Amino acid sequence: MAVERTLSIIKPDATNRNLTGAINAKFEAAGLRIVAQKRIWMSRAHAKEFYKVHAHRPFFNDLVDFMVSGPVVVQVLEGENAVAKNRELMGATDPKKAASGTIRAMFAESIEANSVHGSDSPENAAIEIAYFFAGYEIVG
Ligand code: IDP
Ligand code: MG
Repeated sequence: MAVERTLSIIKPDATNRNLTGAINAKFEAAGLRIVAQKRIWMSRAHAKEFYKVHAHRPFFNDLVDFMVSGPVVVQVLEGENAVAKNRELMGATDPKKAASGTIRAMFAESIEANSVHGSDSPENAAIEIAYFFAGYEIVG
């Protein structure tokens, strides 16, 4: 297994409920290190570009509305197998299907307002990290 980096976003439903610390405690307890982090309020254009792979899906407009409804915390997690480990800690997209103890099972409100984003492959992680962070902002 290799040391990897992955993009994590704490979504507006979670920042709104003051859950950023509780969520990040789970990442850190699992051995992932937060090597970059910022709290931002995404513009609609920024959110649409980030989620453009889903542009054809019926939920796309609602998803963009949700992602710009409040601040988010974007961050880079680093560790062994970080992409898959983060996805495992997050749980399934739909919190009703997420394994117990996962972030989405514990905190998500719905399939849309599901508290966290995580890159789904090392290739997409590199693209997503570069979308939010310059190299000098990532401090391992
Ligand atoms: P993921 O976040 O688990 O990778 P994706 O399929 O990539 O899930 O979907 C991106 C985001 O779009 C989800 O995290 C969720 O916020 C939203 N989403 C996915 N499927 C649905 C749906 O069926 N209805 C409403 N929102 C959805
Ligand atoms: Mg996804």
